[in-house]
Amino acid sequence: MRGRFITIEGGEGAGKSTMIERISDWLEHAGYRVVTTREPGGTDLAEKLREILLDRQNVSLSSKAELMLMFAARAQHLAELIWPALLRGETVLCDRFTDATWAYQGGGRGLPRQDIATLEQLVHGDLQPDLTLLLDLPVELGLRRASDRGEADRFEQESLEFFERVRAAYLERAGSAPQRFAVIDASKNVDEVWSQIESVLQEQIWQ
Ligand code: Z5A
Repeated sequence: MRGRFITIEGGEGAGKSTMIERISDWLEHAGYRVVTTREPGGTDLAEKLREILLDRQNVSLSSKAELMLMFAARAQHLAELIWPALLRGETVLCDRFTDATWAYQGGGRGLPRQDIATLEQLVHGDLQPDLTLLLDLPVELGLRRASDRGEADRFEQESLEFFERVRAAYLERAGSAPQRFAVIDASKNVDEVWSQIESVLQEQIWQ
């Protein structure tokens, strides 16, 4: 039986990196073997694509090229890391996956749904996460948190409207697959956010 595939999603500064370590520790403590990874990235080659995607110098990168680079990185990530780990029975905990493409390239950039659906089918067929934790918070709060870090990357330079569309697209995804998504109120403090996530893990992981 393949291992569990858990993804964590959300807009800028939602707290994914902060929570992923706690989730991993919690799962390991519960006896799961966990592989933690991220998108775009997760393998040497996919990390190189990540550099291109996030480099703020790449102002000429077209939305379609961005979409395909996201899926190219994902195809490599699946082949080299995600599938092998799942087939070894390990739990894969991934910081962003294809829901981010629906939110950023679909919602944010306005690319056609059919194009995303076609690439999704090509790259991962019927594989979907078993559980997706969506860390949701008002865009302005997330951007305020994220701005405390270093220089903005190519995405972080986008407008408030862009991130509002990203948030709306995430919530629409969650609404369309409530059995897979758990929407977490990420505007709360770190301990309160963790407590919501821990309840979800307790309820869902063991079913
Ligand atoms: N992207 C895409 O367009 N399409 C795709 O298919 C994929 C990705 C897969 C890279 O993602 C970019 O790629 C991303 C979308 C795009 N856009 N951008 N930018 P990333 O995940 O690597 O980078 P990110 O979204 O910028 O993550 P982030 O801003 O680092 O957010 P985070 O990991 O969710 O937040 P954090 O680092 O844990 O927390 C941010 C700050 O807030 C930090 O100082 C924390 O200490 C603080 N924090 C965290 N939680 C709290 C709470 N609860 N209260 C108060 N302060 C908090």
